[in-house]
Amino acid sequence: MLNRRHFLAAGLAAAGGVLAGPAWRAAQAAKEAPFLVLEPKPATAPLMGPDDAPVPVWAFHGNGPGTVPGPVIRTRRGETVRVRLKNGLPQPTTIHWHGIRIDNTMDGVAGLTQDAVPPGETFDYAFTAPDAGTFWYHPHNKSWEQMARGLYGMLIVEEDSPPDVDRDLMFVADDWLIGKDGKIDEKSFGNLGSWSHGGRLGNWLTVNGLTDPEISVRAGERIRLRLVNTANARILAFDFSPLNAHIIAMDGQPAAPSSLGTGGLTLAPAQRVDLIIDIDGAPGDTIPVWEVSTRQRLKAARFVLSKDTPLKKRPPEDAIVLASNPLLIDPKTDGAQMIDLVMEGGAMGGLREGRINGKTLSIEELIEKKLVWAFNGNVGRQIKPLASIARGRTAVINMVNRTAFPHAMHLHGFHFRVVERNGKPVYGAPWRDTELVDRDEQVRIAFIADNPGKWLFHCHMLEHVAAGMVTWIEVT
Ligand SMILES: [Cu+2]
Repeated sequence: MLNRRHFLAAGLAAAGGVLAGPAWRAAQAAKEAPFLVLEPKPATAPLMGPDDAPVPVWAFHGNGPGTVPGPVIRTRRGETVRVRLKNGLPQPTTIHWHGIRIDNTMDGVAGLTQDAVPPGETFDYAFTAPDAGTFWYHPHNKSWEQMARGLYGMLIVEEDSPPDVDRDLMFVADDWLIGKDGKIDEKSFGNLGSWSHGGRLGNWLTVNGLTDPEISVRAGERIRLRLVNTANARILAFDFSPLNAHIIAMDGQPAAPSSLGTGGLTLAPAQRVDLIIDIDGAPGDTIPVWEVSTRQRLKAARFVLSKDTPLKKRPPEDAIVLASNPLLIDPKTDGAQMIDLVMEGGAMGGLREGRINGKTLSIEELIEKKLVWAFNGNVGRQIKPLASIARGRTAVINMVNRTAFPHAMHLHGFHFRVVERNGKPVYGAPWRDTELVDRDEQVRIAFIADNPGKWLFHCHMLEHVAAGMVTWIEVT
């Protein structure tokens, strides 16, 4: 199932300590494609470093032992990916293919597009990815626990002609909450305090499942780095200076190349960015990458330059532009269906009551149910959708954040563009599937509702979605 090119790519990256697990390749023809078996189940992972005991986690097992991140799935546009989920967990689960503009029945949302798969049972996913880019997969049932325990992996859809780089590497960042005993803090699962504030924030940063991993490179190389923030709730930020880094894609969609400069790169939970980085330095150098979202600068990872003779540097003007994914059409907002979404609740949010399927509950009753956030006064996923949109029509969702916290809003099944922020029009915004809406902000997003089905729309801070920040749209 591995062709030579991918095997080599995986080998290179593994030698650099940045690619966990085997790279998989979907077979060429759907008819013959065997299922890749993904089995989430308990495992251990060396999260804390080689001197500490491995941490009990839940991990996706593929052809080999379970790893965090899970096995990398590589495919190409139009190829069929077939995955058999075999549930080895003590609770029901599903897999969601985050960012893939997928057939609705394969979207993996428990209770909306499929039933959660009970322990010991299987579910077969088969889908073709319409877009080349950097995507990921994770459970969509009790995500706040299952992802916090380590269940996620990369899904890479290769370009027909990939950019000319020396290495294609991953940078999967996670924020773990580890107790004094060196194990995942389980007492905090479901803690109302974190559910009503900024979510379950961690105290331990890993990149590719490792602490401050070494990324082996060579002076003069140009690398592609695929970043994803898999944290439950923490907004991460990375400083790559003094290296020359350019953003070439966001959330799996090509973006006009832009220099990172010294400002760092902010990634809300679930967001991805592809960077092109030129490794300027001398053989033997170590160049740290810092996590800078808090006042405490943390070492996230480090590039270690081999002793080999430097490669000839590429000219900086040789900017790398990814070809657009052909199916995206710019949404025209004239005549679009307007959909309002007011976010309320949470700590310091002043929510007094909320509705569940038309029935009004007091805040005391809601707290009892641990439902403390609302969209348009509705807490949690309702029987009725937020909106029903005729297939092919353009929709604009006007998000107003009246809470005291930022929210990373994720729309399933579509990529959208921000067209207005705080009353001012925005032109040429990148395509995204997850957008950060800050406290007191107003953000309008537009998309063409060309994919029929029931699509979830929710905050990707996993405690927030569990505590009410979830709705859905129907495309008919
Ligand atoms: Cu949120």
